[in-house]
Amino acid sequence: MHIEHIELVTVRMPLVSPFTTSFSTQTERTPLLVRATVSDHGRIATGWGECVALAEPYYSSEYLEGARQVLQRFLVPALFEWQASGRAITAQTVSTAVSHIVGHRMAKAGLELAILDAELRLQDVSFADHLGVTRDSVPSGVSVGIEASIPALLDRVQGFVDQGYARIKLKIRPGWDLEPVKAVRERFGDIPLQVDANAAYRLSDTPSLRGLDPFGLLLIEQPLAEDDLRQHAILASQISTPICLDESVVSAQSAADAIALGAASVINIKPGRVGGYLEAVRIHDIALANGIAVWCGGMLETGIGRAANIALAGLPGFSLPGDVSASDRFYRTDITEPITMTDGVVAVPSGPGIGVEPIPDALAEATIHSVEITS
Ligand code: OSB
Ligand code: MG
Repeated sequence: MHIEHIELVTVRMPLVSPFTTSFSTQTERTPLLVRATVSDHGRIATGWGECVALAEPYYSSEYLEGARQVLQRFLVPALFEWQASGRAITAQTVSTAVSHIVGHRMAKAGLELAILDAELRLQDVSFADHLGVTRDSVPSGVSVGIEASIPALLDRVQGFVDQGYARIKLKIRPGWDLEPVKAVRERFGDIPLQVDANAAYRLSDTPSLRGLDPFGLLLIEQPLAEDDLRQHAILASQISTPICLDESVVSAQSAADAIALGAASVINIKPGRVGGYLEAVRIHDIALANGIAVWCGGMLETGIGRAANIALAGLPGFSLPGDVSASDRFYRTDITEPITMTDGVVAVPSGPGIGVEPIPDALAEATIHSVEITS
């Protein structure tokens, strides 16, 4: 497989409503898409990937413009150099070809997905089939932001419950934790419910986190800071709500460390955060072998990343509903055919590659920047 050129396309998509977490309020999303044009024995294919870095480095150190620059200046040139030296270009070789560039996992993941999509399209194989996924749908959970008031939150959750989502996740932070959880339990009873703190607490907050114990939550996601693996293990011994790690797990190695330390009994797998879908599969395999449940996280993806996440979430270790909601959870207009949710599930895409591609008019409408890189 030969890479002809790579294009980096930045799109701007307004959110249907503001999304507030412990680290920011987002009103729009500016995803960075990677388009790979490849050829093989005279056949041409286009693959798409999505870099999930947010506009600002608040969730992780990566951010949109840094990701675009590292792709343009270092990652894509490294891949072209690898190719020029006669080494094979496949999705499997991308991470090795860029391994001398430290960090920048979300940027690497976007590039790897574009190559993977192109490669699978040349083979006429779906990503799900490539992974060995046999499920044709997966349960769809939804992430609910911090709201201005409890009544506003209950209205929002009511809407998602009415739509049939299989699980609700509430964003929490100090001062917005026990009350919203209590109110949602009182109104909606025994629904599958979990919370996500995005690293907003310290170990000294253990007494207030213990206050969540009576509510029977599926898990609490990333209560402490990214580097606090040992502190998460201590917290796990002090509260009964299962601890799930998100930000802390950036690789298969950190997943193995977290499991060995007892820092997590559940792992949120986000392919972007861990450097790509292939590393995500390794984390899935390690977790499954260790009896650790995993679920697929989300980064407000467009249809591109969303479709790939749904295929991944079909693997057998994904035993909890993921943040794989419908496109209309975040966007009035997606750049692909919208992902839809029916009866609490989303369908695993079955077309070649990731199974979706941008609709030219929708893409053109949303594009705010693009740059083409050739060898
Ligand atoms: O922590 O899971 C998170 C969105 C952006 C950054 C971090 C997170 C999130 C979400 C939304 O919770 C998940 C989704 O895309 O549905
Ligand atoms: Mg999270």
